[in-house]
Amino acid sequence: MAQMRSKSIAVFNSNDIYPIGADSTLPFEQHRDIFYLSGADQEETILLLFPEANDEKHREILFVRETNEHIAVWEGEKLTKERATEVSGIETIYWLTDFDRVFFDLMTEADIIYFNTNEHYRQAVETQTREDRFIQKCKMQFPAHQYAKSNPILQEIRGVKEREEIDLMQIACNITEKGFRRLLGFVKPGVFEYEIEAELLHEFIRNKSKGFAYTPIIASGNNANVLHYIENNQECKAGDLILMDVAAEYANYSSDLTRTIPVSGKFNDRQKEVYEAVLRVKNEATKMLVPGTIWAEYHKECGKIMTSELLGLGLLDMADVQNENADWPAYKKYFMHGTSHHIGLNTHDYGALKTPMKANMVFTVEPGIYIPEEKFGIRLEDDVVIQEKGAPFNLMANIPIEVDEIETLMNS
Ligand SMILES: [Mn+2]
Repeated sequence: MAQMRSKSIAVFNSNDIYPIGADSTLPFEQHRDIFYLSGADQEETILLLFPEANDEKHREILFVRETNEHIAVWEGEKLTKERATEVSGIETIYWLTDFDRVFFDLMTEADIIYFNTNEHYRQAVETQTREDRFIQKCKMQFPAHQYAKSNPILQEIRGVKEREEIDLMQIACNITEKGFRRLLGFVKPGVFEYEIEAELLHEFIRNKSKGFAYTPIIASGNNANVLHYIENNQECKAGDLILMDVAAEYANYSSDLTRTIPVSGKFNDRQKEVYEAVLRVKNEATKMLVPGTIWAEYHKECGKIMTSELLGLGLLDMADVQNENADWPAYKKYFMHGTSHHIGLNTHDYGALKTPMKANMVFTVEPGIYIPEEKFGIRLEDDVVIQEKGAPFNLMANIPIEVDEIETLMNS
């Protein structure tokens, strides 16, 4: 609200509940912006902010679905007005049926309406969201108002995590750790990728996670070279590696882990050589995640480190590097994705990327080397918190990553 312009209103809508067909729907996932701002994890909720409203009680309003005993019996408890205030800290709670009337009245006091468009650098939304419908309706009804964007403010504040958020992300990482340790004792030749997925989900849910923070990738052998392999339906064969990009959510916060382990409990020499190279890139990249670093430049540096490792592994030669295309450097043949993204309420979270990194931003670090001609790929990924001074704090420091430790745990 401190960053909003004078005489302006901002409105934040919930996500729709997406239909499957007949009477079935996908499980509800709250839009992360309204959740971040209000804590309200319920469909159809609307948050309205109007810092200069004439009536002080209209400076923050939460609109929630009207609940009654009938709804409580069929759908379970919905937010009452009292509970909505407890959850959000907002004193003024109205039923959703009052929205049009209250909003019209407040718009007559305002000159500017902030719309919450999605400006994430990877967004590719094809469906019309509740927010889109609100914007369309609002533009028809209030053509003489000015429009402004909430997203730049949210990207900036959501990118820098509060202590409470980091604590929740640590819990998500700790649940992920339990899942990973569980499967180290489970994996052996002949298990199917989906059985590993099931072990993880079991461990996550019994630790009060809702489940996976994102669609899990359990990719044995050459499947690891398909970056978004999510079929998870193949048998894990002796001698192969399994790349697992899988992690728990907790309280709507994501963790994001990747580990690559040997099906038979022991890396062969070549696998180990490549694994150690990926781990060195990860460790070097992590050291660069400090206040002041620019994300794009960081990626260039990571590319240089990776290039020297790929030369060492004999995957590139000097001619490849000397003749490389600056827009698609030689290393991208074996490492074609980014090294780090913001993580938080979204796995690929909002957060400033073009300005210098700040303390309490949380990033993944996830280099990989993918070698289809050798039928394996290796990625290693942890989540780290940028500190005011010194190296970032690794939220996944307790999750085994060294070759010796993984082999020992798999064989004990
Ligand atoms: Mn990631």
